[in-house]
Amino acid sequence: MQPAYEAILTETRERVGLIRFNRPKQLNALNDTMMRELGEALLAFDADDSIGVIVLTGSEKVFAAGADIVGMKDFSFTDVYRSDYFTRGWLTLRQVRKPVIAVVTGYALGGGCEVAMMCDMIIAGENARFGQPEIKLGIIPGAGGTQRLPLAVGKAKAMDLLYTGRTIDAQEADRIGLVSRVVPAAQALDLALEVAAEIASFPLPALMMLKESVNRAYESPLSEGLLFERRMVHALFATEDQKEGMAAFVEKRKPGFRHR
Ligand code: DAK
Repeated sequence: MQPAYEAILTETRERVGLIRFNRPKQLNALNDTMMRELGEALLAFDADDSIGVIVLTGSEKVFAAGADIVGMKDFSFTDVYRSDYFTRGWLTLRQVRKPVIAVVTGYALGGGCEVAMMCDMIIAGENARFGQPEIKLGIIPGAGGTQRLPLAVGKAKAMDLLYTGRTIDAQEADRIGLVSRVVPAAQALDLALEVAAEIASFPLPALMMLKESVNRAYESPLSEGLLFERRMVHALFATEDQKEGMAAFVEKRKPGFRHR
């Protein structure tokens, strides 16, 4: 039985935890409640031993149209600075140690695009639309858009998107490396759940070390990242699943991973 939330829905499919944004009338605009609940649901799945991978999505029409403009339009500098507006829920996404896959169908704009980029990979429907339109509202991205977008697509494309606030379609997002796969919108969630189930069948400690190692590439010099990766692969030789995975290969049989 999943906890009842106001702005999101959660369910489990075997070893996959599914979270859906659920403010359809506001095109899933992100507000404090939604981000707090997203944080709670992520931490609950992260702590749940029966879950290996988390999938985050919206509806087929919209992933999230950005932060709730109605809710923030009258805030002053002091309001947002003193409350550290909106930050706590977002930081939770970075704390999650299990793989997180975003499924974007429809709009992922502003904070919606930033949430998708904070996930480990993005599977897009053909109707997906990405953009960082904050400049049109007189602000700039506030949840990593100026940092993660250039890392994902390179400076030239990122500056174009950030300066103009233009929206790109799924094909362009695929071409510039923002998303990993594009499929018809009606198939995107099912495909993501299949991919998630496959990933979740692999040893969880190795998946977690993989995620930590890749994230190092973004937060440290290459030499540090390489050292970290090497220590992680050394550490995996202490796991039962490494013994099982390699033994199964040699014995030409399917491995029976136990996630330890
Ligand atoms: N906020 C509030 N309501 C929104 C909304 C939003 N972002 N986006 C859409 N809605 C509402 C509309 O007001 C409308 O409400 P009603 O008029 O029906 O009451 C309803 O959703 C349907 O929207 P439309 O009538 O506009 O629908 P269309 O299909 O014509 O257009 C659209 C869809 C997505 C192209 C359009 O709604 C749109 O341009 N929306 C705004 C997109 C946007 O500018 N997003 C960026 C917001 S700024 C931070 C972290 C993050 C952020 C800030 C700080 N910290 C950690 C500090 C993020 C900032 C942003 O995301």
